Amino acid sequence: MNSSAALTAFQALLQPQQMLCAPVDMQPYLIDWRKRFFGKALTVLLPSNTAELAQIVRICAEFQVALVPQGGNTGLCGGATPDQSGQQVVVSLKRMNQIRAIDLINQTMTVEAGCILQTIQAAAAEHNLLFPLSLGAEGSCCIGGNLATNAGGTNVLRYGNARDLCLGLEVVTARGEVWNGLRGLRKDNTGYDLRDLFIGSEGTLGIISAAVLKLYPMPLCQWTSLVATPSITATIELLNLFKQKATSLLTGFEMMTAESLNLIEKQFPQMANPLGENPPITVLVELSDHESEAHARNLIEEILAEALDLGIASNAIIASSIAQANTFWQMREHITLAQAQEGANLKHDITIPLSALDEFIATTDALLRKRFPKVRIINFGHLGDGNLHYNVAAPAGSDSTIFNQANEKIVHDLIYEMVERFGGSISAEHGIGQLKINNLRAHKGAVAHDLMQAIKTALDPQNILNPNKVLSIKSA
Ligand code: FAD
Ligand code: 2HG
Ligand code: ZN
Repeated sequence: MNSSAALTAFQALLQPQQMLCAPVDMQPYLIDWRKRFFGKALTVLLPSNTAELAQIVRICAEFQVALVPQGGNTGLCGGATPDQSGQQVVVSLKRMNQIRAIDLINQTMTVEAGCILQTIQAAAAEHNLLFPLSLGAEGSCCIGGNLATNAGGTNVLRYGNARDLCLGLEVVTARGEVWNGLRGLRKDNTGYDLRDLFIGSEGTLGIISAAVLKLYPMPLCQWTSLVATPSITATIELLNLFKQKATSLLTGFEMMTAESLNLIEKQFPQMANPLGENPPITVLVELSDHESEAHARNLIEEILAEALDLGIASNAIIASSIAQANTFWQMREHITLAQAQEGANLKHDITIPLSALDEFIATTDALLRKRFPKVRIINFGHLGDGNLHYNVAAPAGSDSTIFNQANEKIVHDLIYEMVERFGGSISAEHGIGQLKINNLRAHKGAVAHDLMQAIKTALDPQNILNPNKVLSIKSA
């Protein structure tokens, strides 16, 4: 490694404002959103186009300097935070934020990696088109980060995750070459799927510099409802009722336990549950319709009436305006923030087959409560996808830092053991990063893990792309 030669080469390539070296300037890039991971860096670089980015990677390859790609820095697994060595370079894609093209006939948009997700949604909406990826961090996360983590969010039920919404990529490889795969094709069976390899690889195989995204017709209207249910079993029955009756009109089905919403009430009293006292489960259901307001309204009313009759719902309200629907979503999307304000928690972003979800929660809750009486289980998530955010927090009144330090491994191991037993995944949508790196081999099995290591070594033989994220590979 020759860091001073690399610094000299970066200086020659970039404008001073594209190269941050002062600790105060670098600081925001060196800590993750949860304040769980802290790093140091040689420098933070902000390329403004693909050619500059490729040149940066070539310099890193020549001088064997590791680099950490970063988008909006909203990731929840520490994937965008450099290590403690002070020898890694953070490459922020923030300045590469151009929308290169919108193809109205093909219904695609070509964007640079640093485009903010909300900007992309708004650009599509200007043409009465929808880019469906939607998540709480959409005001600051970047599409490159979304694709690198294969982000999920609240529309997966209908439109799929980031992978399903991407048709093509431009990627800078570990050698600093540019792979131009920016084709807007819905069918393309030409050998191995490189696009899908880079998506979800968390910056360890290549740096995404641009993407072709899929757009959809904008729905004519949306109806949003909050529904009280007595149990997880009832909630799953409600989901199946909506799937059966509303079919593709069902675009959101989010679950929030009473404990999650008690936290909202405490941290954001203005966002308290309009259903009144928090029921065991509150579900946010959204239907999107292309036919008419009345069609969707009648349908949601009909389904809710049947759910109340069947006893799988005990109460429900339908938002009477877009503003009220937004307050329902705000309540849902503020749970992460409410938890952060309450103190550090132990996150588990898991999926379980819907058929096993009820038993998983009952068994895991009981085991946790036996081991840690009064522990707080903040369980919410994208139930339509079987995706729970099964977050664990120290008992009320106790010090969360001390609790987490002493018990983090015990809690993770207990929950992940149950995830395995019930056929689930230890990462539904947030990725592996550094947070789950030590759990991956046991979860995937030796064969899959060895194949992943072989792919990493083939694509990045010097191990300069985001080392020690996802996989631990000994640097050459
Ligand atoms: P970063 O945090 O900057 O980076 C994430 C990873 O991608 C890192 O490993 C980084 O090295 C890599 N990376 C970034 N850019 C590139 C690139 N151009 N090329 C290659 N690698 C790159 N996630 C969900 O899936 N669903 C949710 O519902 C959701 N809700 C959230 C709500 C809140 C309040 C917060 C704070 C986070 C939420 N997240 C959610 C997590 C996070 O927003 C997503 O993981 C998002 O996709 C990260 O995008 P980013 O631009 O912030 O990436
Ligand atoms: C969400 O669905 C995000 O709100 C964050 O994925 C989940 O805070 C979490 O654990
Ligand atoms: Zn989520």
